[in-house]
Amino acid sequence: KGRAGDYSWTAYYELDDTYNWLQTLAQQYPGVVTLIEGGKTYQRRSILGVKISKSGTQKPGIFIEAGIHAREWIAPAAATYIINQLLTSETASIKQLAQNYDWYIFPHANPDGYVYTHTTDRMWRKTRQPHGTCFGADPNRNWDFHWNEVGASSSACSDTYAGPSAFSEIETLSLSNYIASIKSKIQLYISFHAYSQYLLYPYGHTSDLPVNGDDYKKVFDAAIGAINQRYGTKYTGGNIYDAIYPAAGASVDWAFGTQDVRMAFCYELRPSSNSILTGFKLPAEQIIPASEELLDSITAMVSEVKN
Ligand code: ING
Ligand code: ZN
Repeated sequence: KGRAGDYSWTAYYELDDTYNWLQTLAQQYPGVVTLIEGGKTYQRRSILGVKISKSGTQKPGIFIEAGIHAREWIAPAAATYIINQLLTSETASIKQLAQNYDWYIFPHANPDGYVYTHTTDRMWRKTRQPHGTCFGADPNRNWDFHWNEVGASSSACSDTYAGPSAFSEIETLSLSNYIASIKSKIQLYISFHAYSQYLLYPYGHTSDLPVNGDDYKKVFDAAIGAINQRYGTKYTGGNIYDAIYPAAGASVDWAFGTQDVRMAFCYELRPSSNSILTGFKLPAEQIIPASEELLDSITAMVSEVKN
């Protein structure tokens, strides 16, 4: 663990290790991997991602955002696993995914928070900008779509603090600006969280289903069916408001509600909701199986979205 050269998926990495690894990929795969920056954080770190594009011509884009919540360590680990598979897999279905789509992947949407979970508080969730005497807003309640209407807090010390205003956090503001700059290219938006083994889709602010709710249901069924195949892992879910809880101002709702992406989904990864023993501390031995079944699911999702 530590250097880009021996990067793997048997341990959780620090921010700098993953950023170094992303940088070596750009050197190793020139013309295929491009470093992209979704802006800077409050503490002036870079929100670093990669665009993976296997040919010069523009293809439909798939956007993956992980690590928006700092303590959900499996999310960035799964995102880097997928980056690696798209670049190195010999499996036909994965090669096709890499060939037929442009991928925009940000493993760490909340770098300051992630660093804080390594240095100070493993259970930190939010950003790190001070708000009065407390720190951080919930970056998954801070997006400018039905902001702070329901399922968010107005007290700065809460873990679900919506922030003083929509996009008060530079992380969500700058990442949203980046997304807006490529929105016409993005077909599918996927957000990785943990934990509970849910697959979720809009909306969080209302129990009304999106206009394409029937399409969402079909893609949802294909995706949770596929995730079950390899290891029998059971995912449930549905629309955010009814399947877990009301929650306004989330990234998937903003992407779907304002950016004309065809669909937006959120995976709540392993462990299951009754596994409070491990919870956010999913054992590192599970990074690979959790990511394998996730990529199976995304493969099914992508082919169903196309239909
Ligand atoms: N859960 C998500 C949260 O932000 C969620 C659930 C997903 C809400 C998508 C809204 C939209 O609360 C965790 N564990 O963070
Ligand atoms: Zn989360």
